[in-house]
Amino acid sequence: MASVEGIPCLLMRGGTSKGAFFLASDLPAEPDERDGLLLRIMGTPDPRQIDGVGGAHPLTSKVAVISPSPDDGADVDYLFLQLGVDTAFVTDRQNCGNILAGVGPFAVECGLVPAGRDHTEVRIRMINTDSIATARFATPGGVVDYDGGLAIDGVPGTAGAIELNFEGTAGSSTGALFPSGRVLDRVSDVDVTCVDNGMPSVLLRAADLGVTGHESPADLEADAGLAARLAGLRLGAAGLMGMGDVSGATVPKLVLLAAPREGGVIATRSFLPLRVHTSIGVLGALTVAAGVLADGSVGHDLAVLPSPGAPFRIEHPTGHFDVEVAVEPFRDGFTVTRSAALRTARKIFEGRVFPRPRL
Ligand code: NQM
Repeated sequence: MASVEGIPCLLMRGGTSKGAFFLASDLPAEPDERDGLLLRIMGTPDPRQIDGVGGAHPLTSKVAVISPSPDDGADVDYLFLQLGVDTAFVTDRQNCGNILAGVGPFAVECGLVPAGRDHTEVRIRMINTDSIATARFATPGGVVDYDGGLAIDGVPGTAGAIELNFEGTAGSSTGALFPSGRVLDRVSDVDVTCVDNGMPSVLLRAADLGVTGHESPADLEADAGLAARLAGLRLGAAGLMGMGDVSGATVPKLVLLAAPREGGVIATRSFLPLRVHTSIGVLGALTVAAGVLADGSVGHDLAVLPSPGAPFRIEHPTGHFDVEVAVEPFRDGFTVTRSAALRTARKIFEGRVFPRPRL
């Protein structure tokens, strides 16, 4: 654990994100000590993260901490930690389905899960949201094969498919799929849908905020007036979601919705919550899909809903993301019976990481 010896670490791309993967046993058990170390590894706080392995964006300032699971229903436990870039924070209040794509392969690489002869299935308990995901990926001859023919928008080239099937995502952070108890609310005279199918999110009509919802992330980030309005709406919606003070938190996310332009179901621009996602999160996409399916929600009237059995194609700034979401009537609303998506991942670097000294 001493910094002079470095700490065993795998740098992996998971979906459209990138993060440092660790075995829990290689990190301090005490959370404050662990988080301080991770900030120094990532190079936070610094907008360029020049003295660490972070990539100067929230999507590349992520950490996965993996351990064998004490839960009979899971092989491994996955704790996701989001680190700030220019601000020194580490939060476990959100999950991350993109980084999740690397967890199964990591578990095999580290010998936590034996590889199957052709494919391996890893059951992952996602600590942040106390829910389960099963990852299935190719392991020909007992070795993870990261190569393959699947292209995902936001990542150049192709790679091997990693199937992700989720259980118990509905309400996993807030206790209910529609945490306010309603499909539609109004905050500061703007319609919002508060929804949580694994990622607590606030859906908004882009047009209600004076934008089209098809702008580039850079253009949206440059709009200071929009940022100020969104910040107020987020705090108001979080109150309705029972999330308490979220001023320093990365959830709930905000998602601007617009009618699709590229043959998808709905166009999205999601806020992290300050920087704008260059694509969309996995649980974020599953949450948008569940929200938009509900009659009366923000987005339901903008969406071109898929025919039964067809994927739910979510448009985002760098293309689209097909997810599978099935819902079923439940009490006086509905619940989610299937949430699944395909991602890819890649081991980029394996070795020891050397945290910069304390400032
Ligand atoms: O929603 C970014 C990402 C994510 C989250 C974020 C994610 C998910 O794309 O499951 O993957 O919303 O902070 O890495």
